Amino acid sequence: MKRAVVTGVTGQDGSYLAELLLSKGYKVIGLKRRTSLLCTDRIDHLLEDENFHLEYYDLSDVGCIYKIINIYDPHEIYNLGAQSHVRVSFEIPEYTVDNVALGPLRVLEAIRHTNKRIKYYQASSSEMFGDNPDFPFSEKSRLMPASPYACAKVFAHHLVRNYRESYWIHASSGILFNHESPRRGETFVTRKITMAAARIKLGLQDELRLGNLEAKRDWGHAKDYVEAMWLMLQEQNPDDYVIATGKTHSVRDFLEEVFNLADLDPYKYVKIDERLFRPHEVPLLLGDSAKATCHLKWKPTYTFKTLAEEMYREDYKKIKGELK
Ligand code: NAP
Ligand code: F7E
Repeated sequence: MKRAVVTGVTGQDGSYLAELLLSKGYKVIGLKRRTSLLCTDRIDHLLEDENFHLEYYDLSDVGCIYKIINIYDPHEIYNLGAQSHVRVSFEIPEYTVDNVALGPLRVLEAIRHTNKRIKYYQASSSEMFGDNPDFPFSEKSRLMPASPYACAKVFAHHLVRNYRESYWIHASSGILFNHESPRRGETFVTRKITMAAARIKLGLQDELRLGNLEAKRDWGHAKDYVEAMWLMLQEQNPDDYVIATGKTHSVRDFLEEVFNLADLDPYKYVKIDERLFRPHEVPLLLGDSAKATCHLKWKPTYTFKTLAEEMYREDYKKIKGELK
């Protein structure tokens, strides 16, 4: 039976990836950091599965990474754990850089010194392209990071290639563009909008504060994107792959799409709040995932519209259910 370790298993991607790996017959060792509240909502449905094991860890604790490798002898490690909020990274840069940049270094060092046959997946990000004006972005595009989060992801991205070439470790980076779902964290803009629309529709909220509505993103669905992570580690050779839909939309487009589904006029409720702007914005992200389509045979199944619709409908159903 194949064994896979997933750091950040309580997060959006961690939960979908754990589900995917269990469905493929893996034993999954999900790593969770200690929090004062449990915060296992996204994986509660997996806890009874005999092939799912939950362990505590922290990306700043080198010893626990060695311990997990020694106990479970994994075939694959998916490193998804991170302080993943771009704006927050301007507020807590040192903490962000420690887990986003040095976390991967610690895991790769543990692989190097224990078992170099373990395959490694690194959660790289389209934020690494920053304010590069030459879109669409491919694996060859110039990295121009525009936040502490993105600078740290660039470090980890280069490190993965370095460990691949220096030590022959099967380490791959997925340069994933924004991906969302009903499990998206509530402070990311898409989920903030779908939750607000549902709450306004149900009479629970009368205002939505947002920052820059003109920023454009290439938004896909997390379920599609975790499939790409797995495909990368099944390849004979490790490599870097852009994972994106190839379509870009503004925050304003997403807002209008969702409020239209709710039959509401967004501009009756939206207030622009300067505090939600970033010191340095990434104006436009658009990915070219031709390499992933060719090598991995990967393609997204969700569109901008079906993603927005699923997120809004799920939030509406959940919030209405809680009201009852
Ligand atoms: P997420 O929902 O924010 O989940 C992040 C996970 O990391 C959570 O399990 C979180 O634990 C854990 N974590 C946070 N700080 C940690 C620390 N200091 N040490 C160990 N674990 C920590 O993020 P996601 O959307 O699933 O993204 C997964 C990965 O892909 C991240 O590395 C992110 O940077 C990267 N990425 C995401 C996107 C995207 O659009 N979603 C795109 C490109 C790359 P708690 O549950 O306790 O908070
Ligand atoms: O912002 C604008 C904001 O926080 C998207 C992470 O998963 O994807 C994510 O990073 C855009 C930005 O995602 C609000 O200025 C306007 O231009 O949803 P977001 P992000 O920063 O693109 C990348 C690929 C990752 O790797 C990250 O881990 O929306 N925006 N008003 C707002 N953003 C937020 N959060 N809140 C607002 O009120």
